[in-house]
Amino acid sequence: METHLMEEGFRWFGPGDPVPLSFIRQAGASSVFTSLHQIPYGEAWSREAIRERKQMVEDAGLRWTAVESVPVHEDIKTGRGDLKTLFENYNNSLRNLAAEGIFAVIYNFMPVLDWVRTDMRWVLPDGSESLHYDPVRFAAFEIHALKRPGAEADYSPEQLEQAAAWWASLDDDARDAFVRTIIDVFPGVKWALSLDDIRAMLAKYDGMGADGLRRNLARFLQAVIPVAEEVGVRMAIHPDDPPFSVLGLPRIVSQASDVEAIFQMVDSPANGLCFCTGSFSARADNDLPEMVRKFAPRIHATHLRSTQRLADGSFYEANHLEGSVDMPAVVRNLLDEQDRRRADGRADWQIPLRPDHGHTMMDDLPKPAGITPGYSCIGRMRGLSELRGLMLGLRAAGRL
Ligand code: DNO
Repeated sequence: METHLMEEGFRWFGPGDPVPLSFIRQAGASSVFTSLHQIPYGEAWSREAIRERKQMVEDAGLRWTAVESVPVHEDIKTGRGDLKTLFENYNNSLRNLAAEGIFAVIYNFMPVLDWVRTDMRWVLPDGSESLHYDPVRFAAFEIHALKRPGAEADYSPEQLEQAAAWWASLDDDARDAFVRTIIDVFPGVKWALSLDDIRAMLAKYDGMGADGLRRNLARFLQAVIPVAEEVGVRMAIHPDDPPFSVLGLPRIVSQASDVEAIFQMVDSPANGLCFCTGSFSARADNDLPEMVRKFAPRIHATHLRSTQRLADGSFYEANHLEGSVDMPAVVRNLLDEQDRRRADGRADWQIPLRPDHGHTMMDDLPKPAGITPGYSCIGRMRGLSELRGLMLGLRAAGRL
């Protein structure tokens, strides 16, 4: 019996990933979300480089379904520099991807840092390790390490006190390791940025505000969506992680009204969303099943993971079917969207999913440097298996 599940994917960081393609296949995935991490941000991806990577994936019995990501250069986000060349390069990457049969392209528009966590090895009661965001520790980072002017204003007196006490309890090595955790977050690359680099990057956003950042996103979309439409690429913006302001920076992809505004910037199906339940769920006012229902036609890829919000404003990555996300309702709505696409006779009805930020657990725990936090094989395999079971259960229930 045809079950018409979502396409099961796994992130793969390329040939250097400690989790090889064979493991991904054994985890039951049929596709990967990957990127050409070796190409510097802002440069065009050649057709040859894409073809070579695609071949590698296919030789392992998998498909390259979604590109995660074709990164957006900081100059595009700040609206400075040689934008014409950057847009041309981006469009050439889209053309070359489409020519190789790859049509879903994920990107983000988060200023300065990609995702942010304050602890990559937060130990859960069962002994597995999760990613954690704690505003007190983040305050310690921006106030005591980065020394961002005005950062104090974003925290309560109690948080400031706790942050100072925590920072004082760390020795120099622990402080260095903590700072690295926060600034070394760019997927698939190690840039060894310094605090001064971060300060210089932040300075470029001085006075920009959310409207200014929105204008820069609109300019990017106006430059790339026509080409995406022409070649059949579906662009999928990834939400802010976490979905609120950090480092005093504007955030414009955090809630439903943000997504609506982005869709209106260029009103085209090619201007779509990567629905990341993990990112959106870190805000209590995001109603995820409702957002999926509302944005369904423009959801081109998904990250299905969950967070658990705690009373002090912190959150950690929960097991995929636990935490704050009503995953059955989210997945139900995504399967409904697939059914609508099939009813419309669309060949591309299937929506790719990947589990995300799996816990480090079991045999992965004692591995030395080998595990990228959030990207362990076993933890993500658990997530994927649970999601597969959920989809099959929902389909079976629909037949009862
Ligand atoms: C974090 C990921 C992000 C995401 C990019 C998309 O683990 O979800 O790094 O891939 O922001 O551009």
